[in-house]
Amino acid sequence: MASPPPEDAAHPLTTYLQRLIAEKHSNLCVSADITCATSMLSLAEAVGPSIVVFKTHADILAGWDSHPTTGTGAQLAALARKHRFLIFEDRKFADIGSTCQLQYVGGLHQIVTWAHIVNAHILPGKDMVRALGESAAAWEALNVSAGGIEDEAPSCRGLLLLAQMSSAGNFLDETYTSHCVAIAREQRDFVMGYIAQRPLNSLPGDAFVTMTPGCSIPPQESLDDSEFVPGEEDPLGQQYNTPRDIMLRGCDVIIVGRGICNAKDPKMKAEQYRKLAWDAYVEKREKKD
Ligand code: UP6
Repeated sequence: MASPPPEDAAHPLTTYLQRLIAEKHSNLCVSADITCATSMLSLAEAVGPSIVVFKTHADILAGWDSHPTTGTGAQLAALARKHRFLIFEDRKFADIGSTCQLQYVGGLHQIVTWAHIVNAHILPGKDMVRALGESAAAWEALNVSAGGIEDEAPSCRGLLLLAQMSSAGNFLDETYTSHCVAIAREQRDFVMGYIAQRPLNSLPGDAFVTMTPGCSIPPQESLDDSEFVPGEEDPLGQQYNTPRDIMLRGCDVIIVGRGICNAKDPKMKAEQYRKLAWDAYVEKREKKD
């Protein structure tokens, strides 16, 4: 196995993501919260130029084709190369290490073969993070020749820890979040960052990325009536903030699901979110300088 990266080195996928953010002027992750595999691929094609990350829930998709070279995962990977975005399967692993390995590598979806990024709850303990990392390393060892072309993502896999959630009344309190941070620092060769509502980097060596769900455009700026209102909840407890608020907090990526998927024109809507987030990101950066 490769030697661990130096203490303050960002994960290679984080470095690549920061490059995509700068080059595409985008901090947008579209979450494909739709239930048909073909529609998911059409969505990725439509929003590809506007995004840096495309998030999937493979287990909600009907019609998943698991063929290794022509199936749904392979087609999505081809779109990721074409439009230059990372694929994030929002699997939220939460079982014992051995079972998580099987869920990551096997079954219908064989997630490790097409998703650059996955995420996990830390409830089962840090050995489960290590277990996923070992599966990723085994896959990487077989696929070392896949990367290396300048415009392609590094041929490694990364993990986001769910450190904070956007849903009302969730149980991820400050202590829980601090355990996530400790595990991330311990396993930084695989953990690239967090799903969180604010950045959690506090030590000089921290270079973890923050991706933030629960994002919606204020009604006065929205061209659609399908969106949820920032500051209010959806009927099932999801809570929303604006792209601007999230970016000004210092998060790296906004995650938007229904706000884009349910829009009349998802491509146009993605552009609207991209621009709002990017403008706020630039504003935040200028304030820092
Ligand atoms: N997500 C959250 N909150 C979290 C973690 N993950 O909303 O704390 C995911 C959901 C969904 C997306 O599983 O796929 O982000 C948000 O969708 P929405 O924009 O339609 O609310």
